[in-house]
Parts: sequence; structure tokens; C-alpha cells
Amino acid sequence: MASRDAARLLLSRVRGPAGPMLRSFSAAAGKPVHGQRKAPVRMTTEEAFVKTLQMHGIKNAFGIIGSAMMPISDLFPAAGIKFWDCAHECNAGMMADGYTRTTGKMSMMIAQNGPGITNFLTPVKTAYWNHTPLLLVTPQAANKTIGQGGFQEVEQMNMFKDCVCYQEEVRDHTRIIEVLNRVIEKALHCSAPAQINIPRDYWTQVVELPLPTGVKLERTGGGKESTKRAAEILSQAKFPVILNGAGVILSGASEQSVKLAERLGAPVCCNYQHNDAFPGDHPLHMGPLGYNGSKAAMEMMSKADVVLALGTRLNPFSTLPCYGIEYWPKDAKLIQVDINGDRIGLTKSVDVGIQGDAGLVAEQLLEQLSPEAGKSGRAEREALVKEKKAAWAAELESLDHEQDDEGTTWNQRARTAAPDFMSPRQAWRAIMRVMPEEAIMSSDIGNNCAIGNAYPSFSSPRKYLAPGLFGPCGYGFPSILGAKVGNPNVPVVGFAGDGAFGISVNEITACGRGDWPPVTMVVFRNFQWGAEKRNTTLWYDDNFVGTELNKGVEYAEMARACGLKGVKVQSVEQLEQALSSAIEGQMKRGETTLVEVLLNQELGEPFRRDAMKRPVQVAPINASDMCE
Ligand SMILES: Cc1ncc(C[n+]2csc(CCOP(=O)(O)OP(=O)(O)O)c2C)c(N)n1
Ligand SMILES: [Mg+2]
Repeated sequence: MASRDAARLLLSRVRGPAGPMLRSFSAAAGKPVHGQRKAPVRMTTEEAFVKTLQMHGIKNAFGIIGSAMMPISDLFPAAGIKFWDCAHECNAGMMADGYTRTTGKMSMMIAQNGPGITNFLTPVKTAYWNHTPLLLVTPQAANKTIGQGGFQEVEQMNMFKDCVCYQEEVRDHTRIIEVLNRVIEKALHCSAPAQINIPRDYWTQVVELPLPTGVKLERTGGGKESTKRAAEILSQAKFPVILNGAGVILSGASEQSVKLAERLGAPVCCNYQHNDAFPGDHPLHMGPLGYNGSKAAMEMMSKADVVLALGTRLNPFSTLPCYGIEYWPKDAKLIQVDINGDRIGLTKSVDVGIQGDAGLVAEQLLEQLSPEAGKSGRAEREALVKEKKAAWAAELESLDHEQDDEGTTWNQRARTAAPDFMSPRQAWRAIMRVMPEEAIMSSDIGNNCAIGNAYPSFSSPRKYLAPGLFGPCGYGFPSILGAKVGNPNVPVVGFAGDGAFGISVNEITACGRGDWPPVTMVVFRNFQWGAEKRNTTLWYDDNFVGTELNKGVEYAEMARACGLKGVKVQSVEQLEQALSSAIEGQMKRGETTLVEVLLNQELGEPFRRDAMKRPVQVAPINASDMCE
């Protein structure tokens, strides 16, 4: 009642005694509508917080329960917010990333102050480089005692400073809505995680506040001059190549990107780990650039006289030479489109930089292209696209084994030691034969997953979850759980190496509970931290330090002990059969299955040829010098 009265009072103030209504207010009670002025409402700070979440449609929270967040989690069921209580906050954060990346809807991470929040560090930075708009809620030790080192205190703002696009601490309980709303909007506008830090003694206060109006900033299609110049350059190009980045996925620009490519007759490469940034069944799709990417994409890129980098920050790792091919066309004109102007020209000199939304910019460019655009050398280019794609597909189909660098013999020894086991590539081909067309897949950091980057393509975006450029082991499993939460009717399959899976394995204790959706998880078993072992074979003379995993561990059995399905396979036939029946079990019987795939210990290309070098010995290290 009190709030209605307040609303009436405010309305009459705005209207004035007889004048026209200056602003309209939505009803104080009822659905919080975004974009409408609201009347103040008397409520608790936790009610205010939850109403603001509702207003932004945030329906999923991932974390582990703790007393400092309980005032709001208590309201989650009533609010229609599902709290996914995970086994580890690190996994909870990766789940939030998987959920939001595959749905385009914001989710939140929330946990106990101190140790709960410190566990979020890795996934928040991961989400940052995946450009995922997430809400990070960090309840904090109370103002009353902070600084006394009482209980669960840590510098929660400093800790995330470099991991979020925006962070703000609530300074007064009456500012709770203002701050939360701003944090959510920053995350959306910057497409990155943003943090609200809230001292726990600000809960359970009574405030009288209006819900926020909300600012939905319209994205732009770039500046007039820059789009005009870019369209001119593209119109005159003899061999235009497009590089689609995450921005194309995030802005939902598939259609515009296809139109632009078709108009220009330009082959389209996907940026590293963004295999779903262009439809895989399109004739101009070339596949991913970068580490273990598509040779066809690299060959086309090397021929470009104009590159349109659409929705990408051109991360330096993503365009490194691969397979010994220096494909980046240094003399080509470069047009870079990014929503974040700070990242334009950061890694490569650009001829035209356009700050804007990938889809809107693509539309602008299409409108401004000259009638001649794309005509020069079109038939030859299209023929070359066909030829290179076919050649790469055939090569990929024929590749069974990994190469040893000159002077090293690891792969040859690995094959001899386990002649009955599959190689990573044999396993990947078997997997690709049974993956459903519409499936969402996740990947992890590791050698087997990296080899796999060459294989999948997707007919639509938001289908490929790779860990991205923060490169955390332990992404594949939790991210696919998050993807399934957001896409319950789509088959999902996660992939991880046995070491990386071990980092996230505790989630098998959580994900078998009643309302958790079923997933299929493939674990590549080679009993080693393979990617690091590869570095050791190449630069450290097989001096294996910390690269061996426990052969006694049985992951499929562990899954079964947690009430899930678990199956261990060794041959191509077994793998195909087990994976297809696991996916069928996921979709028809609600079963979560872990497929443990025994592989030989072959190892593909190392991640960092660019950063590694042979050590030299100057002052030898000797155990006898160790002090007691
Ligand atoms: C959290 C984290 N710890 C360590 C690393 C370094 N690292 C990168 S790849 C890798 C090995 C992964 O081993 P595994 O998951 O078994 O996959 P494999 O390489 O054997 O296929 C390690 C330890 C990392 N990227 N992230
Ligand atoms: Mg391994």
C-alpha cells in the first residue's frame, strides 16, 4: 500500500497541478519493465537486488551456497531464478560462461565471500577473454569488521581488477539498485564480466527506491568516414578475404556476414577457436585460422590483398604461423572492425579501423560497396576456394599420426608402445562421424583437444565452446554443463584431456542430481599432461617433470560411482558406438555419460613454438648444493 501511495504522490508531482504528464511511470507493483520510469518502492535491500535481476531477465545463477549471499538466494526460488549449486566455484564460473555463450543470455556467478570468491578468479578471466557478459556478485566481509582479519576476508576488488570490464563496490545500502543496474549494463555494453562487491551488512536493510529505468544503448554500424573508406577499399580488392571473429557470433551477424561474403566472393576464415563464426556448409567457408587450424584458410589468407577482420581483436596468438606456414598477408590492406575501439590497431597496423557492431557494420559496408565490388578475379578465386578446401579435407581425412621434429622420437615410440590403441586423429574422425549436426560441443586446453580444433564446423553460431585465450585447463566439462542448462533440447558433447578433466572432475559429484540436465562427456585418456610433455620432448630432452598422470585412476568407474553412466573404449568401433548411444541416452533417457577414450601417447604440435627455446646451462644446478 505504502508503495502505491508513493507512486501516486510522485506522479502528481511530475504532472504538476494542471500541466501535461511529463513522464509516465510503470506501476510500482508487478513486472519490472525495462525502459520505463518506476515509482519508488519500499523494500529490503535483498528484494531490491532480486527485483533488479528480474528486470534484466537474469534467471540462472552458478556457485556454491554461503551465508553472505543467503539473503538473496533465499529469494531466488520465489523470483524464478535457478541456483545451480556446483561442486567447485571454478566450475560454476565456467558453467556460467558456457550458459551465456550458447544462449546469449546473461547469467550470474555468486558465492561466499573470501574462499568462495577466490575460486572464481580463473573462470572470470576466462570469460573476459571469451567476451562473455556475466554478472559477478561478490558478497564481502562486513564493513563493521573488515580490516580486522576476522573471517573470510580478502581484497575482492583488487583481485578482479584485471579480470572484469567494470567493477563497483556498493558504498551505501541505498545505492544497491543503482550500482547493480550499472554493473549489469556495463557487462552487456562491453560484452565482458562485470563485478558488484557488496559488504554483507548491507543486506536486510529497508530502502525506498525506484527500480532503474535501464539504458539499452543502441550499437552503431561504425563511423561515416571509416565505413565509406572501407567500402572503397573492399570494392577495389582483387583478392578480398574475410576473417570472422567472436564479434560476428556475439552480434548475431551470421546472415549479414554471409551476404557480404557472397557479394564480394570472398573466402571467409574463422578466427582461432571460433569455428562457429561462419556457416560450415557455405561454399565460402574456409575453417579456422591459427593453431591447428585449416590449411585451406591459411592458404587463402596468404593470398589476400585486402583483409576484412570482422568482429575480432586480432589476438596475437590467433594469427601465428602454423604447419610452418607464415600465412598472414603483411602487405595486404587491413580493415578491422571491433566493438571496442581500444582493441583496434592494437596488434596489427590497420588501414581502416571501424568501431562498431559486426553485423551493423557489415550492413553498412554492403550498402556502400560499388557495383564492381567482388567482380575482379571472382571465378578464379571461387575455383581456388573449392580446390584448397577439397585438398585440406582430403589431407585431414588421411592424417593418422603426429610428426616428430627432427632429432626427436617421442611419437614413434608412442606408436610402438601401444599398437592396439587409437591415435588422437583416429579418435577425432570417429567422433566427427557420429556428432549430430545440431550438437553444441566444448573443448579444453590440451594436446588432444587442440588437435581436434581442425575438425568441427557448424551450420549456426553459439555451438563451439573452446576455452579461449586465457587457456585454462578444466573448461570442457563445466562449460558443456552450462550449455545444456541453457539448451535443454540440444545434444551437447564436452571434450577434455585426462589431466584437464581432473581439474574439473569434482563436478561429477554434483551434476547427477535430480534437476540437472544430462550431458555427454568425452575424456581422452593418454595418462599424461600431454601438451606439456610435448614441450619437454622438443626443448628439454625428454626430462619429464610433472607430466605423468596416475594410471590407476578409472574415470568411467568414478562416473558410475556418482550415479552417472561411465564407459571405457579402446577401438574406433567402440568409440563410435559408445558416443552415439551416450548421445541417444542424453536425449531420450536423460542420461549423463562419461566416455573414457584410451589413446596412444602421440602428441601433436606444441602450443608455443613462438615462445619456447632450448635452455642453456651457465651455472649448473646440483642437488649437493641444497641446504637443510
Ligand atoms: C589451469 C591450467 N593449468 C595448467 C595449464 C598448462 N597446461 C596446458 S595444456 C596442459 C596439459 C593438458 O593435459 P591433458 O588435459 O591430459 O590433455 P592432453 O594434452 O594430454 O591431451 C597443461 C598442464 C593450463 N593451461 N591451465
Ligand atoms: Mg592427457
